[in-house]
Parts: sequence; C-alpha cells; structure tokens
Amino acid sequence: MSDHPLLNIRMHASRQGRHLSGGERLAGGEELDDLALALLRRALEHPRGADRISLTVEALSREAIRRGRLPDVHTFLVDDYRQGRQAAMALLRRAGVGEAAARAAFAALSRGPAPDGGNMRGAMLIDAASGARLEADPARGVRASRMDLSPEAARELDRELTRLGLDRRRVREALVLAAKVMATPGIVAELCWSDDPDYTAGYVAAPGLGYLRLPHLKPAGEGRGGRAFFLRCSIADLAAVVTHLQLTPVLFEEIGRFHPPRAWEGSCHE
Ligand code: WAQ
Ligand code: MG
Repeated sequence: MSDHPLLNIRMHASRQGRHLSGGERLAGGEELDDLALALLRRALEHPRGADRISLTVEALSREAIRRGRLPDVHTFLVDDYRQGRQAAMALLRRAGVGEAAARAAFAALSRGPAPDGGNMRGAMLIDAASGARLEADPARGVRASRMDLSPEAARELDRELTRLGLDRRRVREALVLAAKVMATPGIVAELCWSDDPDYTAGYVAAPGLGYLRLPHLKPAGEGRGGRAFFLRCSIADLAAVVTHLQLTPVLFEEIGRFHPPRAWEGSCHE
C-alpha cells in the first residue's frame, strides 16, 4: 500500500450485531500506523464493550479526490431540548424541508430510527417533500464515507475548537460529515443528534445556511440518536446520491467561520 498516495482507513465496532461506534480518516501511508491504532483504541474503549471490530484500509487514487471548505458554524442557545427541536424545525423549514418530512425525522430519531427501536449505523434518507424513508436498508442506513480534513485544516480547526472549549474530535467529525453531506447534489439538509447519552447537542446543516448547532436536541441520559439526510431528487437520481455519499472522496482544506453563540429568538438568522 505504501506506494499509493492516499489511504482511507475505516473502523466499525459492534456488539451482538448492533452498531456501537465507527470512524474513518484519509491519510498518506506514513500515517497509517498511528491512525489505525487510534481508531482501534477508540473501538476498544467503547463503554458498552465491542464484540466485533473491523478495520478496513483502502487505497484511493489521488485524481478522484475532490477538495472543499467546511461550513460556517452558528450556535443558537436554547433553554432545553424542546426549544432546541422547535429551533431545528424552523431551520429545516428554512432549508426547504417540508413540515411532514421534518416531523417524520424527529419522530424516528426519538423512538430509535432502526426498525427495532435501536440506533442505526448510518443515516436515514428522507424525502424532503413527502417524508418517505428512501434508504434501501432501514436498519443500517447510509453512511457518508471517504472524507477528512487536510493536516493544515485539521490543525487550524483544532485550535479553534480548543479556544471555544468544544469536544474536538466529536465536533471535527460532525463538521466533516456535514460538509460532505452538504456537498452532495440532491441533499437539502441534515438533522443530527448524538447517540451518546451524555451528549445532548446536535445540529441542522444545509447549503447556504451552514452548520447550525443547538446545544440541546435531546434530554440528558437519552441513548437514542442518529442522522437524517433530506433529499430533493427523483427516484432515478437516488442511486447517484448514495454513491456520492459513500464513495466520492472529499478532502476539506479550509475551515469555516465560527460565529459567537447567541440566543435563539425564533426566526432571526442573518
Ligand atoms: N454517515 C451517516 N450516519 C452516521 C455516520 C456516517 N458516517 N456516523 C454516524 N452516523 C449516525 C449513526 O446513526 C449514529 O448513531 C449517529 O449518526 C450519531 O453519531 O457541534 O456525536 O457519532 O457539538 O453519536 C453532533 C453535535 C454530535 C456536535 C454528533 O454523533 C457539535 C455525534 P454520533
Ligand atoms: Mg456516538
């Protein structure tokens, strides 16, 4: 692999067939040892204890790599998750998501989006107009994959997140994922909150609006979470959307602007 310029390193950990944790990076061969070890450690340190861990390393051709910039970040302060969800609803509507579709996403994430009420490994695909679920496998969902930051952008982002006192790895991964999703033609918005019981923050991301953080989108202690990608495309284009999400490698070489947090006031977001 060492003569291949860019590698995609992916980790997936599960327990009794249920998704626990995943992660991935894009890097040159000289970083493979460190990154693979870091991903393996993360899987081993999962509090619920994995009984299966897979690491995949795949060489990518440099010509296939797209370049991009991370979205700007806005934080809207909300009192609790109810207000957070109201804000998320308003932001999704602004991004062009229909009310029924947004409601379908909130309902699914609240009850556990997989058919058995558990968490999914990937995201739901939801028709932004009708609210119909479009992913072929509603237990697994669709995983956005093959995206990362350049080393320079990663260092810069790390400094910003440290300055802001945010969870560096978590927010970095969410920003990179949201950036890839927003760069996918046919996707109008994303809604996300974590499946980690002690992490209540989530976001709405949409092209033109940016990455809109809400510190509370679920009550503390809640272990159900996930992601919804809202689509506005024909059924004929669905396969191309999924292929782009999963396979097109994107490297983000610039970070976005971080706006100071401000109170959510219903509708002002300029
Ligand atoms: N593609 C699609 N869906 C994914 C992916 C992926 N690559 N990775 C995770 N998911 C789905 C999966 O269903 C997880 O259960 C769910 O997302 C949540 O993942 O600004 O921590 O890693 O403060 O728990 C967002 C707020 C934190 C960050 C999100 O998500 C901030 C988070 P988690
Ligand atoms: Mg998690």
